[in-house]
This record gives sequence, C-alpha cells and structure tokens, in this order.
Amino acid sequence: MTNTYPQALTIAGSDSDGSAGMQADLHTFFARNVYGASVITACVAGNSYGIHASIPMPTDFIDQEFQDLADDYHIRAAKTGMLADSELINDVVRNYQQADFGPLVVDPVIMTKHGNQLLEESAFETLRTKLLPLATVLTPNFYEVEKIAEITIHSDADMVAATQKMQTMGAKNIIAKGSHAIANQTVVRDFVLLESGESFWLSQPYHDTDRVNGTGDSLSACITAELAKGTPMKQAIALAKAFVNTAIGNPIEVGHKFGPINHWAAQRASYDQL
Ligand code: PXL
Repeated sequence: MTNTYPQALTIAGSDSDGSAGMQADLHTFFARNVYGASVITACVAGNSYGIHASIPMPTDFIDQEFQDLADDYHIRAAKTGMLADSELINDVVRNYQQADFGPLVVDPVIMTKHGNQLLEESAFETLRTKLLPLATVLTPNFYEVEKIAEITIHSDADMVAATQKMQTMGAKNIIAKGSHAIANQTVVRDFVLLESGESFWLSQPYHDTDRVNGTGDSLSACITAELAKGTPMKQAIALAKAFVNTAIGNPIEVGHKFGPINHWAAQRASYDQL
C-alpha cells in the first residue's frame, strides 16, 4: 500500500501572495487529485502589483530537499518553475538526474506578468544546454520562446521554426504558448510539437482580464499532475489547456491588479469530453 497514491513534485519558487510559483502548482495538483510535494528554490515577496524582493535558496538546502523526498516518497512526475540563476539550474539538474522522479515538465520561467525578471540573462545558455535536454515537456510562453530559440516571432511559421529549434535542443514535447497580441483578440493559439513529430495548434478563447497570475505555472503543473496519474501526453496537454482556460474565464476578486486565476472553477469543470 505504501506510496500507491499518485505524487507529483514542483521544483519552484515560493510566491508570497499565493498566485503563482509553487503555490499555484500545489493548488493545481490538489485540484487534479494528485498529492503535491515541493522543492523550494527561491522565495519571492510580492503581491498583485509586482515582485519586491527575491532570494535564492542555498544549494545544500535544495540538495537536502531532494534527498528527503527520494528517501521516502514515490514521485511520479516533476516540474520546474523559477530557477533564478545558473548555479541553481545546475544543482537542480544534478539532483533530478540522481533521483527517480519520472517525467519532467520544464516551465522555463524568465519573466513575471508584472515584468519582473526571475531568471538571470547569464543563465539562459545553461537553461538551453542543461535543462532543455531533460524536458519531457517544455512549456514556454511567447516571450520565452523568443528568448530561448533566439527568434523574433512575427508569424505562425516563425513559431513553428522556433519550436522545432527548441526540440533540436533536446526538449521532447513542446507547447509553445501564443500571444493574443499577434493573433486577434478573441482566441489564443498555442503550437504543440510532440516527440513523435506530430504537431497541431490548440485554440482557446481569449479572456480580457488582468487576473491571469499563475497561468503558466498552473498549465505546467496540470500537465505534471496528469502525467503522474498516467494520462497520455496529448490528452494531458489538452486537459491542462482547458483547465487553465476555465480558471482564467471565471475570475475571483483577490488583490487589486494582476490577481490569481480561479482553481476552484477549473477543479469543478469536467474534462471527460477531451
Ligand atoms: O508565474 C511566474 C512565477 C513563477 N514563480 C514565482 C513567481 C512567478 C510570478 O509571479 O513569483 C515564484
């Protein structure tokens, strides 16, 4: 009976207002009926206006967090979020390689919705060369696609080329998140490229709301939760997209500006038809 319940891990920063980072991940794991563990990589002080202070955790503390989970739990899937700098990426890569924590979803967190940088520019190359090759799934947003692939995106063809380039860097399955700013204002289209080479666009309605903090965290966490339960990749991605869309489409009044998404609405929704 030991460890039969599905367990997932977030390796991420703590966001003090609970809207993003590991808090959003843990809300998502809970909503998808998966037990959530967390390796904290950094602490961020902030609220719905922005981030006001940030400190990385010491790597020997992170090593101990990994060790304690490996000694006792059966983590079936893991995700990364904020990793702050090169030293931290290298430490997480080494620990993940030593552990047996299942597929890895990499949310290559670079910038918050408020425009605060959460990964040093000097770490972009470490992200490309060390972390991407471990990514079972990579979930960059539009900005991160441009930064990682070093391609400015003006068209669908640019998005496809950038995604293919990230796959040659080692990421197996990629969901490259579109921007409503380059399409029209009524839909957001993400480009998905699977390990098999199959590719397709996923569309969801665009919601004109500021309450979108934690969107990327929750999308990658939802994919992680589904992989921990054994959901097939394509279905896990489609479900996560629908989950986040429901959470954005039913805003809750928390905070004054860039508030959190609504995990309860997403929890209640049915995804049986997917
Ligand atoms: O949503 C990106 C993100 C990731 N991780 C932490 C954050 C944020 C955004 O605020 O604070 C810790």
